[in-house]
Amino acid sequence: MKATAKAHTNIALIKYWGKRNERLILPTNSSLSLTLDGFYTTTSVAFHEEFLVDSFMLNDVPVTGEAFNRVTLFLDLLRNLSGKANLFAEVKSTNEVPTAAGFASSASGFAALAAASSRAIGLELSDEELSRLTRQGSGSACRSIYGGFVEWEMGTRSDGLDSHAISVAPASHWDVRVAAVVLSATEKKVSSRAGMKRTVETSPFYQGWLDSIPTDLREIKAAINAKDFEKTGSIAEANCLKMHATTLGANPPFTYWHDTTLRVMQTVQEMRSNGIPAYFTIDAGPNVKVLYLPENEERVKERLQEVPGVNSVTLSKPGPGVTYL
Ligand code: 2P0
Repeated sequence: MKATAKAHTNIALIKYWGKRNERLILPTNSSLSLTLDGFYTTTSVAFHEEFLVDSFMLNDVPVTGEAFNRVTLFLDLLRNLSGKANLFAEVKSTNEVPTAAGFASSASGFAALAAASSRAIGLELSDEELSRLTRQGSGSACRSIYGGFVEWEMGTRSDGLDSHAISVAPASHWDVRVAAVVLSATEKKVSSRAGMKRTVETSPFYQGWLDSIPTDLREIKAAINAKDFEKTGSIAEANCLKMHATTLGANPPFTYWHDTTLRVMQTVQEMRSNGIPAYFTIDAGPNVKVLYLPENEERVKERLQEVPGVNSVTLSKPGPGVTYL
């Protein structure tokens, strides 16, 4: 009863920001992402009758505390689904550069864990079923089941059966690149989980955010389909700014941005004035991701590396969905 799976992280172009059900992880809005080939997690799961507890090693180091609890709670879902309540698991994960590149590892981490553990315990799940299950580990992870451009349909049901990702276009559809710009000062004061909760509960701008999502989604899907880079990039950049604006309206107010975050944003806008099409997006932290086309790779990388306060720039192409090793 053993399986190994590999899953890649994803970057949201239309952000997931808020839950309507925290236990089932049901979102208040649909979102859309690009899976990236550069950053991934490989996870092996073995269930054995002789194991008395779950264990979790990440990059050869035993994990305890909150991170371990989230893995165990997720394994409980599988034990319930498969009717094998007494089986415990040995989980071994390797993260490929996500910390250095400033990506949260929860998306690739839970996607790889869901794929490996469901197979190890003997469940045969379709991609849609796997995405629905993965969602209950971490919301953004449900998008990493698929490669390329992916939409997480929020669904309307209270049991979450219609809340899962679907493929919009495979990685081969369009070679859009992403530069992950990591800043020297990256401490994160508000987790994404806590940040979205506070925003949903207290920000008067939150309803405006929700109202704008259906148009953003419709327009970005048309732009991706037409491979219209300026349209795709400008919708993604504006959507990111709207998400971050909701945090300024929260009580107490907060922002994920640092001074260098703003400097990188301005640099990207300057690149555009100088004829290099590039657009930024930012998640629940100070680092910046920059979208660009392959022909501008050298210029984009050079310009971003020059910004004072930038620690590293890592480049990535569109990547595949979950695979089994
Ligand atoms: C996203 N983020 O769409 C958005 C944009 C951060 C900003 O998904 O509570 O780690 O595990 O469902 O998925 C980060 O939130 O949160 C996130 P949980 P998750 O990528």
